[in-house]
Amino acid sequence: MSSIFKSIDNLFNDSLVGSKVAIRGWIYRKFALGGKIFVRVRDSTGVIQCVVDASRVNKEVYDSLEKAKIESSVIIEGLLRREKRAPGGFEILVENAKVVSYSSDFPIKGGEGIEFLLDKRHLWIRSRRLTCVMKIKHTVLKALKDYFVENGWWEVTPPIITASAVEGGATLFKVDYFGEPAYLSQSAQLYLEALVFSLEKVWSITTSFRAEKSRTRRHLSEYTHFEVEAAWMDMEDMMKVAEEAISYTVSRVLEERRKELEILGRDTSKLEKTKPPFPRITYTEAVEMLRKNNINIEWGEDFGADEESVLSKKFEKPFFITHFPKKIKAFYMKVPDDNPDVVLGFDMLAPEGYGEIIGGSQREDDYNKLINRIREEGMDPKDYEWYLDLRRYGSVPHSGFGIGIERLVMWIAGLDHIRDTTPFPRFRGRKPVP
Ligand code: NSS
Repeated sequence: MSSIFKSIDNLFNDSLVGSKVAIRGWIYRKFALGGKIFVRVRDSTGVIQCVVDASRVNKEVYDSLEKAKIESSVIIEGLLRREKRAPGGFEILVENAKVVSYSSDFPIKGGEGIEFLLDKRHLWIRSRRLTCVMKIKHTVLKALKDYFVENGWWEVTPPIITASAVEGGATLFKVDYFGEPAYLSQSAQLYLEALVFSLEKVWSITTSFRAEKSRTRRHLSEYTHFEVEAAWMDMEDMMKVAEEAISYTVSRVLEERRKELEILGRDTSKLEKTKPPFPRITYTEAVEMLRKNNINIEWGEDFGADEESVLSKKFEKPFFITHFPKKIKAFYMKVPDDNPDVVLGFDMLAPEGYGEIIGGSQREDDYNKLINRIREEGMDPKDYEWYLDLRRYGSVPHSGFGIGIERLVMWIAGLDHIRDTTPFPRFRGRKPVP
């Protein structure tokens, strides 16, 4: 068959009715009715019904489609017509077809449990739901890149193999680096800080690794980290960048991925509210809000998923929590002159119970204060010699943040678990297979 193949979503078009079309894809559903075979075929763009009538195709074609099981790969040619009983209102009346490869019995039939589906993840990613989520993730990444490139930020490529912790030793993955210990990166931040001295405004997309001890709905051991860092910006400046970047990203998804959001059943009216400025509350105000909601929490305690979820349900759009207690935050965050107990750190939380999607801060730019903070945290300044150099040679005020892309996608797509935001999720309690 020599044909120009069309994407399935382009076929839902009245101007093509009556013309001959050809598609390539995989059998999605199949049933026989009144001497005809109804084969629904999917490609990366959609699903269309194809009707095989024994009186209109040769026996070989009919038999091959009768024999072909779900997920067989096929090429189909036929006449496009309107059919109100077909999903989407169009179908192809098959004239010719070729089974490119006959599929064995597909192991996923519906109704299986999550562990089985994770074992078969390499096949399960063909599902419509996961396909929609992957497309939304693509658009999220594209929008963020566009935002930063258009606003004059440079993309850079930090390493993954590192010598020391950024976000605390507890979640480090150790690797054997030619016989010496090394660690998989938790964050590109320290490298981005080094790069602002030449490029001033930088961003990177890297994979970050966290050996999270527990299995939760929002923690992966490997995730996509979109990080930004800029010289001459304080915490306020950085929060403005964060709220603009997130608002822009959500608006692009609403523009370009409506269909996918609808298939996922996402209430888009909630996303429409994502416009700057985002509300800002301090950690201290957040503690008061929690206490008013009968949550017993002492000033100085970190928020867990439960606390974040309660706070996050109080807001209709993303919001910031700032000025966290120093002792629950990383060593590199700047302590303001007027309050030695807090840091100039901020988290952005998504609404609807989703919680933290961004963590950022103004960095400690003073050499002596930074070395004291490193010691206070029980770390060895020798491990951070090169990082301390950045405060020795022309230090400047600077700030940055990291977006957890899977957390952001989880909220935008309205998913109840982070695992479906990534094709091959990694988390504790499962071997990294497939
Ligand atoms: O630990 S963070 O809060 N902050 C940093 O790593 C900074 N060093 C980033 C920076 O300023 N350049 O992580 C940032 C975000 C956090 O808000 C989450 O959205 C996400 O990274 N994150 C995770 N996503 C999925 N799984 C896990 N385990 C995870 N940990 C953090």
